[in-house]
Amino acid sequence: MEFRRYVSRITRHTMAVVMAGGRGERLKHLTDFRCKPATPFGGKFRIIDFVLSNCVNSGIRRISVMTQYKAHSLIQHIQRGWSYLRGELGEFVEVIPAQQQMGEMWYRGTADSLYQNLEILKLHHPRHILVLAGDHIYKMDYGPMLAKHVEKKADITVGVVEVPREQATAFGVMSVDTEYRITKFSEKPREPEGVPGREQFALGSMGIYVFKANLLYRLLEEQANRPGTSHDFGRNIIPEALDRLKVYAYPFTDVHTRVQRYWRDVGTVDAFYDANMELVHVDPELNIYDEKWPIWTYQRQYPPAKFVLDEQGRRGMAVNSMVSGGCIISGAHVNQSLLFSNVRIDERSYIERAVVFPDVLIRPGCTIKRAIIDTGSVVPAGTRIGVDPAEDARRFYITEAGVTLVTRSMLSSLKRG
Ligand code: ADQ
Repeated sequence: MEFRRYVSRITRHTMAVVMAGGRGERLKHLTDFRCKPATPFGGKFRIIDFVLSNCVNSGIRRISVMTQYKAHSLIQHIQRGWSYLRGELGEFVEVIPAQQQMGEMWYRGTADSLYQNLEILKLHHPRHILVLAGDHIYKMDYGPMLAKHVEKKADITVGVVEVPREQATAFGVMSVDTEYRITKFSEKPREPEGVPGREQFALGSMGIYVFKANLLYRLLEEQANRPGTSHDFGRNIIPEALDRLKVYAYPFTDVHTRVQRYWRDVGTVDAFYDANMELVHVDPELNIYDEKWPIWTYQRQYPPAKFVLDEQGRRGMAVNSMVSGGCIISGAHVNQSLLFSNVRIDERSYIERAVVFPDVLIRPGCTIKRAIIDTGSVVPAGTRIGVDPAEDARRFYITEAGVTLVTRSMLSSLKRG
C-alpha cells in the first residue's frame, strides 16, 4: 500500500512526452503513407496505442505526442480514440505537430522535438518528464521506474533491456556499475560491448528516459545552441551527461521474478511481422487479454466476424488465427493468420501465416503465404503471393527473411501493367 501511494504521487507530477515524429524508414512501404507509430498492429491496434495505454494505465494522464512525418492518420487516430481523458481533471493526450516554433526548421532530431516545444511543456509545470518513443510494443508500469528514479536521486534514468549482442548495433548500448549507474553509452555502436558474464547479450536502451523537468529544460537549451550536434537523446544528451550528472539504468524486468519482460522494437518489416505472428500462437508472450492492463484504441464499429459456407458447400474457416470485426470469410481457409477489421476473403482462397491489414479484399482462388497485405488492398482473383519468390520479387517487396509485403499501390500498378 505504502509503495503504491508513493508511486502515484510521483506519477501525478509526471508528464509524458511521446516522440512520434520519426520516419520509420526500415518499415519500407508500410510507412509510405503513415508514420511508424500509426502502423496497425495486433489485429485492432496501432503501434502507438501500447505506449499511450502504458501511460494511462500507469496513472500518467498528461501526455504530449510530438508528430512530424506523415502524421495525418496518427493525428486522426489519437483524436478519435484518445480524447476520453478529462481536461477538467488536468488529463489530456495532446498532439503537437512540428510547427517551427523556434525558426524556420523542422525537428533536427529527437531532442529538438522537445526543445522546439519547450514553452508548451513548461506550461504544465511537471516535476518529472518521461520521454517515450511511440514505436515499441510492450506493457510497462512506469510507476516503479519513476519511483526508482526518485529513490536514487537520479538526474536521468534510462529504461534498458538485454538484447542479443549481434542485434545491439541498432540500439544505444551501455555499461553500468553495480548500482546500475551508467558508466558508458554508445549510440548504435559497430561493436557493442557484452554484459559482463553474459557476453552474448548487450545492455540496450529502450529509448525511454525520465528527467528532472528543470534539468531537461536546461540540457535541451544547451543542446539547441551547440554547433555540430545531432540534437538526439541517444547520440548527444545521454552520453554527454554521464560525466557530470547521475544517470542510471532501469532494467525492464518483472518486479518479483527479475525476469526480463516482453519488449519489441518492431523497426523492420521482419520484426514487425514476427511480433504480429507471435500473437496467433496458442500462448503468446504478450498477453493482450489482460483485463488489468487494457490496451486502449480506436476502431470503427463493425458487426462480428462471419464464416460462411459458399454455394458449392465449401466451408469458410479460420484456424489458429485472430479475426477482427467486420471480416467475412466465405468458402475460404485461413490458417495461422491475423486479420484486421473488415477483411473479405472469397471462396477457394487459402491464406497462411499472413498479416492482413484493415479493409482488404481477397478475391476468389488466391493463395497467400507468409505475407503482409497493406490496408485497402484488392487482391485480384487467382493471385499467388509467397509461393514463387521470383514472381513475387518482380511485383512486391520481399524482406531478408522472405516475407512478402504487398501494398495497394503495388497491386494497382500490376493491373495497369
Ligand atoms: P532509434 O529508434 O533509432 O533509437 P530514432 O529513430 O531517433 O531512434 O527514434 C526514436 C523515437 O523518436 C521514435 O519514436 C521516432 O518516431 C521519434 N523521432 C525520431 N526522429 C524524430 C524527430 N525528428 N521528431 C520527433 N520524433 C522523432 C532510439 C535510441 C536508442 C535506443 C532505441 C530503442 O536513440 O538509444 O536503443 O531507440 O529502440
